[in-house]
Amino acid sequence: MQCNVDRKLLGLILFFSEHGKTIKSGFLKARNKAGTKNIYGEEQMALDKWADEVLINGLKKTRSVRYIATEEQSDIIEINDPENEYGVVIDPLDGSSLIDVNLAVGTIVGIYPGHVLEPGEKMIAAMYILYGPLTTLTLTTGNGVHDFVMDENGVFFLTAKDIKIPDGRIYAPGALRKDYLPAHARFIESLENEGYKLRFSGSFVADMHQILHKGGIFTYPGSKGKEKGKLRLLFEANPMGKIITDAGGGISNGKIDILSIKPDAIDNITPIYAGGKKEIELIEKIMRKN
Ligand code: AFP
Repeated sequence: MQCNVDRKLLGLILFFSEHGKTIKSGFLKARNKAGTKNIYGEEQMALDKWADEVLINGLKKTRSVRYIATEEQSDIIEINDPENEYGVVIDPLDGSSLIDVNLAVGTIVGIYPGHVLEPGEKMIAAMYILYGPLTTLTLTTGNGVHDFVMDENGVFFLTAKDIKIPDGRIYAPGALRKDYLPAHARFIESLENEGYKLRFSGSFVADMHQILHKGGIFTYPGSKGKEKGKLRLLFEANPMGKIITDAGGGISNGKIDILSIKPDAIDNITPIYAGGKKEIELIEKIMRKN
């Protein structure tokens, strides 16, 4: 872990790494549906709700942040008399529809110096934990993107320092092809003509981890009837956007850098293009011409 990180911020990052271990331990317990829906109308898994409770209760206990916003809650939680002014945005269990088929899922976290209804570029740190064959933690505090792997004792070890997204030919396209809008269809056609290989699992964390290490582009575009896309600005796009940007890539809604957008509500959604700069420039060029 970098030594030049503020002690309080480091404490918060360690909080999430510790609680990631707890969440991982829950996978053996309940893989069923909770019978409730989240604020986006999506069915919640029992583990979604449990992971959300684990993180919120832990943060309330430590009083290490003032604001908590999570994908499972309809309102921002404000802690009374906190020890720090930080605000955190959390997707407790991203890709949870894949839990019952044992595919990789993850936890996404973004940390702000204060309130969370701010452009993503104000984040001071972002991280995700990927629960795959290995449990890994990918982190940026603005000084490079680093990977850690959890060992058999539950300790995270640094395995890759200052990761830079390579030039690669992978594309991870969400949404239904029959609903593609014309500019997006041209973008995908161009990637396919260039020989990009399809890799889409349904878990944003897993798909982005692959793009970070192998290059290429993840996209969940706006489509017919769903022009604003599907993924959440606060909980998915912004933290992952900071990580991929700090690794030398970028994130766009097809027109502008997503990190520059000021959210007006916690449930804002956005079309996403996240990955290499070359691919981001291509979609923005195609959309400008449209
Ligand atoms: P959950 O966190 O609700 O499981 O959502 C997963 C997700 O937001 C993201 O991880 C995937 O990339 C995307 O949805 C998959 O969406 P489709 O099921 O429409 O392909």
